[in-house]
Amino acid sequence: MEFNLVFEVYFMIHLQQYLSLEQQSQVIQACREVARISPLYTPKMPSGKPFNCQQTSCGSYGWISDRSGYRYSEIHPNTGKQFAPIPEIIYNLSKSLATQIGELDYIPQTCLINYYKSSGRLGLHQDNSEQNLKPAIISISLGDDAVFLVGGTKRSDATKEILLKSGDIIIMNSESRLLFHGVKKIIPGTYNLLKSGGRLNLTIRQVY
Ligand code: MD3
Ligand code: FE
Repeated sequence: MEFNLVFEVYFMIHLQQYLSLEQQSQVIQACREVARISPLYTPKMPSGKPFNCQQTSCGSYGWISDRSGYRYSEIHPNTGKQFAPIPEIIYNLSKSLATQIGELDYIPQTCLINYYKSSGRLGLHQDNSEQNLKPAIISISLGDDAVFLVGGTKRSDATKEILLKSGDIIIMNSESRLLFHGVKKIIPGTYNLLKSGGRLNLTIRQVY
């Protein structure tokens, strides 16, 4: 008798310095254009406490947080209008990355843009506001370095620190999709493509 035992172990995918400087500045420019239509704002947690970063979104939906909780909305909370469309460069990059991990039918429905000043951070959390938790979340880091934390599927699980640099891509799929994670700190002055300093993080998501 003969059989094959196949173990598949899934980790988060971290592509270091995947984007060229040229691509990084094109993505930053695209974010500036999004922010003209859908401005950055400081969201509030359901408790009323403000976030330590600013956010906006583009695409058919935007992730929002307020007294009513975390959810996706078709309307920007400050403008009362639809979010700006996902810029072509961000759409194409995410489709190309999704294809490379075998998600041929990936639909980039929204891109959440987080902007961190040097004092910015993001507490440990799970991304589970999406109705469909199967499609990957694709993240693009730009600007100053950040110390990123990734843990397990329980908040109390041990975390590991990962340095995220400008042009790095993180892909959370399969098993890693629901891991707790957060941004511990920004390392100011490590990068200067963002004239005002700080760090931008984009997360491209398929919500439904
Ligand atoms: C790990 N953003 O917007 S991106 C978020 O750097 C968020 O701004 C962080 O967490 C940031 O929700 C981290 C990398 C990332 C994105 C999604 C994940 C890591 C993830 C989903 C599951 C586990
Ligand atoms: Fe997250």
